[in-house]
Amino acid sequence: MNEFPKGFLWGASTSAYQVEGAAYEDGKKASQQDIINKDSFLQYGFATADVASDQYHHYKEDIELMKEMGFSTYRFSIAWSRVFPDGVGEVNEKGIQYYRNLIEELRKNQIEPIVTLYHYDLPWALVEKYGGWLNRQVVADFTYYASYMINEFKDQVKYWTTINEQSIIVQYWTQKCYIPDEVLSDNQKRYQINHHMNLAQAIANRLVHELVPGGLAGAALGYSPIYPLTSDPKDLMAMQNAQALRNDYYTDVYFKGRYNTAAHIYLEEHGLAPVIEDGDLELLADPAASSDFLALNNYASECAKWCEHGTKQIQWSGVNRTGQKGDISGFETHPGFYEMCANPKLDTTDWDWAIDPQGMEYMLRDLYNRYNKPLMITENGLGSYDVLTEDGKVHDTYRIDFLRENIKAIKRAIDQGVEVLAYCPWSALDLLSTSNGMKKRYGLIYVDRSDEDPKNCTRIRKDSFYWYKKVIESNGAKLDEK
Ligand code: BGP
Repeated sequence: MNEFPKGFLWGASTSAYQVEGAAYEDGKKASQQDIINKDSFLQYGFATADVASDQYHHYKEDIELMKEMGFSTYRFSIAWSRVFPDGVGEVNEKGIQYYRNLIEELRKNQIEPIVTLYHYDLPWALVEKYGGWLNRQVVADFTYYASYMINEFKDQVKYWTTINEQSIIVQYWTQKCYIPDEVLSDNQKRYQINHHMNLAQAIANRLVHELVPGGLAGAALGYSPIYPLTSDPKDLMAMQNAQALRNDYYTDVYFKGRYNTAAHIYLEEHGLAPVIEDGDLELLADPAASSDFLALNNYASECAKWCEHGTKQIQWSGVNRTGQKGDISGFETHPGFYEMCANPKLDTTDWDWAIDPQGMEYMLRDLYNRYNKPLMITENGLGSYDVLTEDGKVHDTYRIDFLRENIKAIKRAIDQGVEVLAYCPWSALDLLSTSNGMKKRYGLIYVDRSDEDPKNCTRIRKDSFYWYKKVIESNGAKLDEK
């Protein structure tokens, strides 16, 4: 009775630079993440992406473990700089062969690949050549890369996610893109990058529709539902404004083929709107370039309150680098529009992310009501300090609790008629966090390494591994068995 719909895809997620390692092996050249992470190693002592979880050398073992858990899908990304080390030009035969092997191994094990074309790791060569995503040339180069990949795997890959987390790239651009010092104060460029990504994802959608028989495409968006702090109507307006700028600004492009009006007006008034060239809006509005589904990366919910005119403007929310609750470095404040704040009703992780499984149901129902398109969860998880016991176990009951409540919330949304295709928590195995190194872990499989020492990256099944196996075996019916 409590089972998920037949054919529901169960799996988990990773991304290339966070899991693969082999950053300079077999012809791969640097991506911007190899450079950014070298810097966070020097600044904060977080691991580099050089070895990460070494999936490049462990992929068969990893897929065996996925099989053991009963995965019917695996969501991962392709490192553009492994396939085209210089971004464009000649393909790196060994690089493309790695993905052929990976996809073949998945298929052999009846695991459906969900492939992300771009997950933060632009080839460094394109940053050096013209500034990467800051320059419109990147759209043409992305098209070159995407059409090669889609064509190569058109018979093996049905689900394509185009670009990972545009909204998060706008918010935290220096962690997700290499931004030179002289550009740092020019916030319009964040939205210019986003506009280039909108064009790129539209073209990728179109390519999937042209090239892949039965292929489906959509972006993977970092999405947090937003609540008003109180029932004061002003807080409700603040919530609506925050929703427009932080969420609808992206989803309207994917499904309505145009920018959200309220958000766009706000950006124009503040000199932040992107430069749009002739033909751009037509491309976004082309039905063939529209998304078939939305892939959601949901970790938390957010909270907004009214912000009086005259308050000091803070454009962007901060980040918690220490892993000690309360160390978040600030909240975004837009006078006369909204201000983000902590939700007093919710507990947080050690990195100040609100823990809110109920928000998962709210998000799914809200998005389905508004766009009526299938949804899939491509990320959802709890970042925590895991402890490897002396007898080689990881008792991550907190993670099991988090995932269980989220799965229940998804089921409630499905029972209300929402079409959900897949659940892929973050992450299949421990990997390099985008902002907090190796200490903040998410995996179902423990990877034995630290920030300082990659050791052998030995794989160890966590308690959540055995629990998730039972969940999958019962197609979501048995959530309480350990
Ligand atoms: C999403 C990213 C992932 C991932 C995750 C957790 O934003 O798509 O790449 O890392 O968040 O974030 P973090 O690693 O910063 O804890």
